[in-house]
Amino acid sequence: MVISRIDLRGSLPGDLRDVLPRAELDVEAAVERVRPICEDVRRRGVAAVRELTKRFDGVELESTRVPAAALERALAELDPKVQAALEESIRRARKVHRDQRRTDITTTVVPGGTVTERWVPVDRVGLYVPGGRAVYPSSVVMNVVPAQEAGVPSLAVTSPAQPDFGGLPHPVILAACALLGVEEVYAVGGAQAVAMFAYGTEECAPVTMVTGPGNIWVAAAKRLLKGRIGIDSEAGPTEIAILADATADPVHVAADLISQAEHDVIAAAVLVTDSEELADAVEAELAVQVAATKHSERIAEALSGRQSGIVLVSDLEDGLAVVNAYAAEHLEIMTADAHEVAARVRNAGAIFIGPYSPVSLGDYLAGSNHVLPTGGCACHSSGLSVQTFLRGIHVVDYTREALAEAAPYVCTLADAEDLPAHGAAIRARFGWSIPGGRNG
Ligand code: HSO
Ligand code: ZN
Repeated sequence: MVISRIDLRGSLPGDLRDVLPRAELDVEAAVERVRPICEDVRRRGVAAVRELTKRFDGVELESTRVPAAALERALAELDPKVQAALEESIRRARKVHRDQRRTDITTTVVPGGTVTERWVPVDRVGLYVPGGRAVYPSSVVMNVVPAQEAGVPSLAVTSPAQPDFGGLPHPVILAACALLGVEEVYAVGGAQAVAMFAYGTEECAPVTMVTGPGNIWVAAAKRLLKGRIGIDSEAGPTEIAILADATADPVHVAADLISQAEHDVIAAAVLVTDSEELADAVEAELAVQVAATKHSERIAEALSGRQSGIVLVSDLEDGLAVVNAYAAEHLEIMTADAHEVAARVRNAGAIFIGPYSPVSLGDYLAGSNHVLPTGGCACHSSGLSVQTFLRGIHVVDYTREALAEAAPYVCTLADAEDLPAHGAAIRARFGWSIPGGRNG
């Protein structure tokens, strides 16, 4: 088991991001590859989607839409234990996301002049759920629940057709859709799925927004079609960073690093610590635990990749500077005063405090969302939430008197910008004369 060490004890470099481990994912190059695919779907609709599904997934689709009977069957055949766990996951996620709902706020700016911020959900959302090696029914929950709680009236889910499951998406994904009451499901994956949602086909009405994680082709299609559709953040490979001091349990730290490295050979696991003893103990523990776990090869590759590593810092102050610069998708704080340290974190997709809040809890059952910004995007973006699916519309409502009071200022600013027709639109309402205004 190899994991690289970056020793930042002493002074920290000016731009920390240059020295911190991080995968480089060339989404821009992938955009050029997916452009013809999206164009094909735009021009030829469902015929193109079917052909692309045959080419990329090896499935000949009769219909891109999953029949209702298949959803019912998947639910009927779902392992009762998995069903109970999914139901608990949904219940907790609903509780958190319901509290995220916004109420309209009316501000009286001046007597007779109000601005209301009205929160309106987008009309129709397409949710992408990965397939292939990464079959995550939990991601169905994390995408659907916030959209439902936001009040999105029309919701469709798509997930790649799987040759091993009769050309349908994975049955547990279908069962999760059924549990959540989602009836519109498609067996389409990759860039063609995003294009199907964006442009619509004979079998799928176009959507206003596409969310959900996916591979690089999905990310590239979302980037390409952004503008035509709204998107959430581009989800890259999973990342975990742990800020830990000498009080942390190396067994927990190693287990948590491994848990996210399990996702992908390009997943990132980073430990930031001021304790060399902890770093040594974690490294020893990684060797033991990686050897014993099911996906040890994939995990060993992820941990030894340039995107992972152990970063040694002089103290927790520097540790905080490092994790803030890194802006991890998931950040665990395993220090003596974890709450106090966590309160000083500014950049992270989600923060997990103390020994009993591991990332795996957040992946499934904390109630928090697991669709989170990756690749450092946590310094400007948030994870999926009810807010993702809402637009705040300002509703302006002024009386004649309130407009008259504002008019001289509007006309002055309009003149200052050499846009006299703006002022004229106000003056037209007052017989073209604004008492006290420059244009009066
Ligand atoms: N850790 C992943 C989410 C996930 N984990 C799904 C297990 N299943 C990205 O946040
Ligand atoms: Zn995970």
